[in-house]
Amino acid sequence: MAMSRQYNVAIVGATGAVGKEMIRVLEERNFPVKSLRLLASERSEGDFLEFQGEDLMVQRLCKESFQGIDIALFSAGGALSEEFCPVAVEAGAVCIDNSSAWRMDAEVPLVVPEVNPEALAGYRSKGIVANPNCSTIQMLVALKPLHDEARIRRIVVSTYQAVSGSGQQAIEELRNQLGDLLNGRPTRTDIYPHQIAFNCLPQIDAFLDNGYTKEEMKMIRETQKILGDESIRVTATTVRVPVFYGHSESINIETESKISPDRAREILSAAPGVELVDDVANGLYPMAKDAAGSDMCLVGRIREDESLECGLNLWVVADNLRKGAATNAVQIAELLSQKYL
Ligand code: 25A
Ligand code: L14
Repeated sequence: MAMSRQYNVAIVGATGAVGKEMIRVLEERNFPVKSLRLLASERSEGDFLEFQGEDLMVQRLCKESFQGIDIALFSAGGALSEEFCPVAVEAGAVCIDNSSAWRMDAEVPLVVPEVNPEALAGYRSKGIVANPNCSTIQMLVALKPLHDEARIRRIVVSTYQAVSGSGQQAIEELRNQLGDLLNGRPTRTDIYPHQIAFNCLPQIDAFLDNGYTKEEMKMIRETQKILGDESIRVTATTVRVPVFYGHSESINIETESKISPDRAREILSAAPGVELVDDVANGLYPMAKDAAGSDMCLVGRIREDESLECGLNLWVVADNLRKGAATNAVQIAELLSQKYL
């Protein structure tokens, strides 16, 4: 009997919010790991993180970190990915990158396994696969089956994004602000442009010349690349809310042919990666607290947009650290191992 292949895997940013989730997801999904190398900055060098019951020591990222590595998962920010993905590829690894560094590179596939698995073949050109933005991933898992049925022409999306999207330090900032303010103490703001506790910020990442934020423009450009259609019109407003885990999205679509809410529910109840939670008579709809810890995109509040000939409204919620980042990356690794490596 042939032994199935096992892989030497590295995680860059292993001590971060996404990196820690990657360790858990590799474990839970039984990815065929031969060895796991945990890489981070000198701040975490020598710390231990558990994988499959073993304590693994965190190493400091350097040029030599990728010797013998088959698959490198990156989640330590764009600047590091830009510098170190080529180093890892040179050492023989395939990179799956969570940052925005490579997403819009024409030679780098941008992949959501439920949506455009065929694009993965393009990884050979640079040895890099990009993981889309968390808000884009969950939106497209929900919309692709509807697009296949009725062809989406325009998307209007508003997001309600958790602080974990901006990393471990942002999680601590919300926790500290809540504690301070509930105890009547003054608080401080370091990570976000304004207080996030008991507040909503219509700003995620920096503003651009057109008045949109980078996060909003990522949702637009990434959607067009993943669906392979630059003619799809997308507009987005991305908002940070004082939630720890789970991004929520209000999505309006205009389609070419009409699609009833019942037909949309029928399609989505069979769609990969989607869990239909849509029973308003019983008060059921997707909520961040229920998505947290899950790998599914929860979809509900499906109803006709009565202001359009062919339009629908939906509410989509997913765990941004899991399907929005770590789970999607590990699913890409699974596809690579099954089809290409
Ligand atoms: O640059 P970007 O693209 O804007 O990304 C900003 C941040 O977003 C998170 C991630 O934060 C990133 O730093 N992120 C990236 N992709 C994401 C995605 N798809 C994402 N979040 C959601 N979805 P993070 O803090 O959770 O993770 C950072 C990880 O990167 C490692 N790292 C940083 N610099 C590094 C490095 N690794 C190697 N070399 C470097 N030069 C980082 O490791 C972590 O794993 P660490 O050892 O530095 O982190 C240990 C703890 O230290 C805290 N920390 C982080 N930065 C600072 C810090 N403490 C003090 N000062 C700092 N400047 C972290 O909170 C972590 O707990
Ligand atoms: O581009 O702060 O993947 O919530 C994802 C998390 C951008 C920032 C990305 C956040 C990042 C975003």
